[in-house]
Amino acid sequence: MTKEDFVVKLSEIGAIRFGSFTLKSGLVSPFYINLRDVVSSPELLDASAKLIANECKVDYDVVSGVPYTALPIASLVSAKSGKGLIFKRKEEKVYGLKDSIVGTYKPGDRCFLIEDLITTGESILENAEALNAAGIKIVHIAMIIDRSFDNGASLRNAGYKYSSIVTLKEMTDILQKRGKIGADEVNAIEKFVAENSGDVIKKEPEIKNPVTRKILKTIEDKNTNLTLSLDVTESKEFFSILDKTADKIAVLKTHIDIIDDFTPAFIERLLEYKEKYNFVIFEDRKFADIGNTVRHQFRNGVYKIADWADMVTVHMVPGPGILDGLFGGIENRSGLLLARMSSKGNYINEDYTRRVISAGIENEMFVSGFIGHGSDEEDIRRFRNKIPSNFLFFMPGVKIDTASDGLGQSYITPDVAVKNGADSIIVGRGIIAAKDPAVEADKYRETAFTEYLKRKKI
Ligand code: S5P
Repeated sequence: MTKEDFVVKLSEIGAIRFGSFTLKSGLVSPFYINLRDVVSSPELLDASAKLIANECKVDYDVVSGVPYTALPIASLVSAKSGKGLIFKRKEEKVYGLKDSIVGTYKPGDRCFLIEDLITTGESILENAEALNAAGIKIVHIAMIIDRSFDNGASLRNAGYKYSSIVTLKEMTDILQKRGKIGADEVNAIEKFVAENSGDVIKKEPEIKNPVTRKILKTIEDKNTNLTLSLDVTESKEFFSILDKTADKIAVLKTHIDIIDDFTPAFIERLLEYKEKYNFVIFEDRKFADIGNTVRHQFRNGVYKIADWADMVTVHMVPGPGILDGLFGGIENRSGLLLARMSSKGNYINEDYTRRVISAGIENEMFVSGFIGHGSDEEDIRRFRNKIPSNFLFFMPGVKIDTASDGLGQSYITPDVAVKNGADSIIVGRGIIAAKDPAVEADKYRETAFTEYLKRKKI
């Protein structure tokens, strides 16, 4: 079947329709595409598989399809090409990342990934990431119809090669030529695409969270995006290191509950340093309970964290209610959500990461950004791409010497962290365990801030 006949047949089975359709977003669209019914037409299914197989011009070891519609198409491509089929399950198991991929494959396998249609590219990217995370390399992505308003920019920016049997424009041209639609319909579609493409292409969002703004201003004012993780257990050592490093940091991260000789005077002194050296205080408390409990843990008890910490870390395991519990009713306090962790073998999977980021985006006034890490440069970039620019990405597990600590910590170097998207690096033992913390803090500051400036210029 030719491409042209294929498109005409799609319109004949109602997979492509013209008229007036209210989309999930509330927008009224002059066309509607749903390729679901292709799977019930042996003729169209076979044609889809043949046409889509032609899109991939490079060798591959395995073929994959995005459930549900593209999966039967990928099965046919698999049967025809003699390459095995794998796919990411739609309902992700909560344990073990590897289990999210069904089928057999080897790390390093080259994969041809198939989708039926893309609009924002979000679901295909999710699939590609899951495959990448399992060590599979995507060599080509192909889809039946590319109706993306950004011409596939989301896929290209993520570094994927992709093509489609037809684009929206080619599709309307074919249907007009075959007399299936008139000039009025074509004009309405072009107008709709032109008017709405801006919604898909990311605009620079304004930063509303006051703590986020304060952090960015501090970074600019002090020429440093370094967060010092001052994980020592005695106040004398704490302030001795702070004396040497306070002018080189934008954010000071504390674990207040490890200070052996804590008294309220510790906080008074800490606030004097903050006043003098202008840094943001980040208590790495990692709250993880129900809203009511975390509210007390944040505001009451011995430490009364809400009185002095601008920012705290939050695990989103209990669900979004934790954010109301922590930050509801108070001002100038904000959370950093743990979207990924640096410890080896942690149980966070990509589905969890995505949900944490969505919860953050929906609660900008309570959330300044996310804690994240990555296995390599590409992995860090993929993580950063999920975070809108009005949220910050803090990366712990950063050290110039990346040998592990024997307790499961994994390290990334400061330049790699910032170059690939971290706004701030969190450095603990790389500085505090050094012979001269001042010299070492300077090294980290210099490297991280140079990369930060380079990235901001792009
Ligand atoms: O995933 C994480 C999240 C955090 S906040 N991994 C981490 O290591 N951290 C914290 O960053 C950790 O609790 C510690 O305070 C700091 C890293 O310390 P370092 O000595 O390994 O640099």
